[in-house]
Amino acid sequence: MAILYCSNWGAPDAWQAAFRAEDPALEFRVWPDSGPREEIDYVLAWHHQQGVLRQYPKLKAIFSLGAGVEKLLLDKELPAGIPIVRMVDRALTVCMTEYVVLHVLRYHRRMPELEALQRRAEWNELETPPAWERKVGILGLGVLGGDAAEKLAVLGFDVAGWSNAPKQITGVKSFTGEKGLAEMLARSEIVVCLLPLTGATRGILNRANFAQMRRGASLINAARGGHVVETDLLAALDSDQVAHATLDVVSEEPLPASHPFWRHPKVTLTPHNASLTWPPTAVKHIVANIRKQQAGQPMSPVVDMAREY
Ligand code: NDP
Ligand code: OXD
Repeated sequence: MAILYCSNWGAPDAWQAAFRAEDPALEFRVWPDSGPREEIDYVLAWHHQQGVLRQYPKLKAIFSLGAGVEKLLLDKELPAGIPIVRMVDRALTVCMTEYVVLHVLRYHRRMPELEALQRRAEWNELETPPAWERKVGILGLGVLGGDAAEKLAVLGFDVAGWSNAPKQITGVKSFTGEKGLAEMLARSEIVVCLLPLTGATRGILNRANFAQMRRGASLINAARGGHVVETDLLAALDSDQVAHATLDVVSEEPLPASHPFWRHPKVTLTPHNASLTWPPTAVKHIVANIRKQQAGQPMSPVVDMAREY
C-alpha cells in the first residue's frame, strides 16, 4: 500500500516521519518520484500541480493537507469519482481557536485603542464591559468555527454563528440564510470569518454586508482572502463603519509590499499562520480514514463537490 505526497509547498520530511510513526506499513512516496503509478493507493495533496492526480489508475482517495479545499478544486482534471477528504486535525482546530480567542479578546479589551493611547503617551482608563455584554458573530460554524464559538461561549461572550444548516452548540445562537446573516451581522460587535471559500461565499465581506454590521464593529478574517472585497473593506475602515480588521489571509499571498493593508492604522496583519496542519496529529485523521476506506466504511469529512466544501 503506497501513499503519495503531492505538493509544491513545503517539505515532506515531517509528514514522512509522522506516517512512519503512525503506520510503518504504509509506503510513503514523494511526487514526482511515485514509482509505478498503479501502486499509488492514496494521495496527500496541497498546492499540487494541476492534472497530475488523474495519473494514478488505482487511486482510492485524495487527502487534502489543509482544511480549505478551494485550490484543490481548481484542478479541472481531478479523477472522477475519487473522494476528497478534508483535513480535520486536533492541532489545527486548537490553534485556530487560540487565534480567534486572542483577537476577540484583543478587541473586547480595546487593545488597538490602548496601543494608540500609549503611542501618544496618554493615560486614559477605557471602560470594558463584561464578556456577556460583548456580542461576537462567527461566519461558519463548522469544525473550526464551531470550536471557536464554543470556547468563546465558555469565556462568557454572547456568541452567535451563521451556517448553512442550523446548529446546536451550548451558549451559541444559530442563524442561517440571508435573513439570518443580516440579523447576525446587525447584532455583532466582533465578526469572525471561518467560512470555506466557495462560489456562494466569495466576496461575502463586501460593502453591502459591512453596511449591515453594527457601526464600529471589528472584523477578524482567518478564512480566505477571497471572502473580502478589499476595496470595500478599506472604504468601511476609512468611514469608521468597521473600526478595525485583523486579517490572516488576503487576496494575494504574500501580500505585495505596496498594498495599503501593510501600513493601515486600523489593520492587523498575520501571514496566513492562524493555524497550521500539524503532521503528528493530522496523520491520525488520515490513517483512520484509510482504515475506514479499506473496511468499506464511509470516510469523513468527504468534500461535497456541489457545495465546494
Ligand atoms: P467546515 O467545512 O467544517 O465548516 C464550514 C462552515 O461554513 C460550516 O458551518 C458550513 O455550514 C458553513 N458554510 C459554508 N458555506 C456556507 C454558506 N454559503 N452559507 C452559510 N454557511 C456556510 O470548515 P472548517 O471549519 O474546517 O474550515 C473553515 C475554513 O477555514 C477553511 O475552508 C479554510 O478556508 C479556513 N482555514 C484557515 C486557516 C488559516 O490558517 N487561516 C487554517 C485552516 C482553515 P454547515 O455546517 O451547515 O455545512
Ligand atoms: C487550511 C489552511 O486550509 O492552512 O488548512 O489555510
